Amino acid sequence: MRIDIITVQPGLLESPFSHSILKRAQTKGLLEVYTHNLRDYSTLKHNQVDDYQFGGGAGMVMMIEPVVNAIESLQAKVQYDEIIYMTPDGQTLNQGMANQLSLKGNLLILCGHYKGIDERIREHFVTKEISIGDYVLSGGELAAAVLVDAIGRLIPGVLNDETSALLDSFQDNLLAPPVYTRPEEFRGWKVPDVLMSGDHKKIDNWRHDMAVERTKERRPDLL
Ligand code: 6GU
Repeated sequence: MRIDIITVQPGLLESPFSHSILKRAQTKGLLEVYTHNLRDYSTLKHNQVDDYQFGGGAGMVMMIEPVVNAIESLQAKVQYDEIIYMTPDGQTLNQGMANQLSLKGNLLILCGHYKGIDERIREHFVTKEISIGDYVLSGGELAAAVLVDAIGRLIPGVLNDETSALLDSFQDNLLAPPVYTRPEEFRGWKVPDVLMSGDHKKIDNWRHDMAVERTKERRPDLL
């Protein structure tokens, strides 16, 4: 999968993809991530990319021209399956959306800033609008990093048995069960006996029961 990200703050996206699983996905050749500075596509003085909004009101709006220049120059090289605009008024990201997007070939992500982007970009270019939750961030970059992480780890071949996503929280609309590691006892606090039993059928059942119980208690809306 190839992901291109258009942003006015490329520095914010420098490190999130250079660690751990996303780094491995790139090393393995399963994921390529490129960031593009919107200012490089401005034809105005001082590489201006934002302007006052028509009708008045506080806050700047990202201009249509540099954004369209950026999108079209990328489209000349890459055929995108989705052009995603990161915005707090988009569809809230969930595991199902991440699963679906992880099966795509090429994604273009546009990070919003200021008061947002000229609405005509949304009408004529954007195919999907995504938010990462009901709170406001200063820009779409951190949200884009969250989206790329959620998608990247699901790309077939990225995870191995050890890191498998199959038992993650949300994969079957259940939260994950509790987990334990050595030592078996710490300050008198013991690991549940069943996990030490070696009976895999019993362990699987226990994990499922705990997942259901945890979901009922913490996220009944998922059931
Ligand atoms: Cl995608 N962008 C911004 N600016 N704030 C957000 C968001 C996105 N998702 C949640 N809050």
